[in-house]
Amino acid sequence: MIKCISCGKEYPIDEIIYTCKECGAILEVIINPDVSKDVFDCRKQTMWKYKEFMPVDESKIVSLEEGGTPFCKCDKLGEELGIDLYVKVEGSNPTGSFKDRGMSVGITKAMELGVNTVGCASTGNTSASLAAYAARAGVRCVVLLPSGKVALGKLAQAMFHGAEVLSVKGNFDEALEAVTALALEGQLYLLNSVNPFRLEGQKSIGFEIVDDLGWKSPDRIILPVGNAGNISAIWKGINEFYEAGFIEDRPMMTGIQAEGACPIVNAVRKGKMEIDPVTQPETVATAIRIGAPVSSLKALRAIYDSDGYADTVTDEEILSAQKLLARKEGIGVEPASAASIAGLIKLVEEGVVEKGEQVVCIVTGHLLKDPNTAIDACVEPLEVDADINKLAAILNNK
Ligand code: AN7
Repeated sequence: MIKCISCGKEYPIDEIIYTCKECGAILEVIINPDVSKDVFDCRKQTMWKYKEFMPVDESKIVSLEEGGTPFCKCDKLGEELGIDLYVKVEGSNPTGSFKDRGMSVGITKAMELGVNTVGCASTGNTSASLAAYAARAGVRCVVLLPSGKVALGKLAQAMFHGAEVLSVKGNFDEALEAVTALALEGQLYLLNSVNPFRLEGQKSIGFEIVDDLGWKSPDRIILPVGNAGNISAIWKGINEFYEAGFIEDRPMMTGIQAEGACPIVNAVRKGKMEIDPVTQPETVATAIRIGAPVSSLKALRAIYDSDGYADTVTDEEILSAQKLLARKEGIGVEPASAASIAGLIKLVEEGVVEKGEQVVCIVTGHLLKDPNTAIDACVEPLEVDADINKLAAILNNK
């Protein structure tokens, strides 16, 4: 069943619908599988390990074996901050971001519905992922990208997997409005995170975290927030496992936004349930350069209901955290992902995150998604002759 998150109106699971016909709010999928967690034992480490919780026909699954991503204990950084730190490395997914989890379920649903064209607007990763899964499923794929603002690795992926890529004069929010209008005309099946089936895949991040911790909830999960789908999805996953009796506690959901694109943080600071859109969002973390998050109500509920938190970080803090994680722990992530680490550092300094807390930071996309930002942060390599004496002299000078 699909259900409105505001007025509760219910819709059949196979209806193509993105917002409630009664009240206009967004929707969620309701699923209550009656299984023991023992069924997960000995299954392959992909998100389909939890297939009973995925509301699609098992025989139609379109997968690149997404999920089952590394859950790295980061003792060096953790000790420095006085916490127990784990980093969930979503850049290890097939196309290099967490979006693959959502697209696997979203494209499977598209196959069930028999649609022939799928589409999305994107700051980059959603389009890269959709293009790959659409290729695997053999359906036409149209993506709308804000012109000149998409990191090159993501643009290359969308084009290379054969999507029809349209560069929209405007920002992400405007592109999303345009593609939503196309979807409502029936021109394509929309696979932005307003489509509740996307979040059904992404909730598996929450499943994996508590499974990896031996069926325990961490104290806190920190992640970057853009269109706000992921924080909503993870909270949904956590609650499903909590309701099923698999875990006894739930984490404080902590969302981090860039200072130049922070409508959710602004709402939390005022204790409100509605956001005021940011009309000209700006940040080096182009993935989260979003001013009017579609899932803001779900995200705000996640933050309030979990006794969580939301805060901003500056571009400088993002880039410095990106480098720190790469050099101290060997984990290379794109700028948006580093917002979670930058946020953690800020919240430890402010005493919001307490000493000894067990914290999971989700790093959402791979370093090489945004190669230009990575290269710009480094000095040019020294040019040398392939001469052992000269090379040795250089090494010993350092
Ligand atoms: C690396 O690709 O919105 O809060 O169009 O790529 O669920 O939107 C990307 C979002 C965080 C924010 N980290 O997640 C898109 C897009 C990375 C991202 C986010 C995105 P949401």
